[in-house]
Amino acid sequence: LVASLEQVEQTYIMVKPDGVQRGLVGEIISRFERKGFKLTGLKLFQCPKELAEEHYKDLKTKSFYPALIDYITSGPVVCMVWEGVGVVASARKLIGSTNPLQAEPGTIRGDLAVQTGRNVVHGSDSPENGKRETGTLNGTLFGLRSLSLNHGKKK
Ligand code: FUP
Repeated sequence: LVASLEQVEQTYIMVKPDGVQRGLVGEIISRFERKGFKLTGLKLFQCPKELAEEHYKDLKTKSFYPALIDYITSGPVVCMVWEGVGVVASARKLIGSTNPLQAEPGTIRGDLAVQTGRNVVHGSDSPENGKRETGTLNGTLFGLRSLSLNHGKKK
């Protein structure tokens, strides 16, 4: 009865280029699997600059924004959709604080990272952003389908 009142959510989880390069993809997937969430989408993806800018558009005015865009486009990322009741907030807890030095031991960033600018993984911060960001995976984010899936050729 309680479960039926709770909303099944989707969150967009992305292993960032440093996580892929360091061979942490399996470790990160494993933590979400062991928690009990359901993996409903996954792809290895070289993020085009335009899509990175769209993904991080809320941070456009920040001083670290150019470095963030360079970082996220510096190599392949692993894009995933994870589904479950309360998955958005729970995934944020599993991931830990933005600054890995402040992230608790036991969290992904707390165990595996040191720098904010190399914090190995992204997770949506709200169910609304979960919906928006999973568009990165199915290729519908802001009409960038042709860019991301057809190598820039217009359909
Ligand atoms: P988070 O939701 O924990 O990924 O954090 P934010 O959305 O606030 O930040 C997104 C990304 O911007 C971080 F993962 C890393 C980068 N960032 C910096 O490089 N410096 C900062 O001071 C804050 C964020």
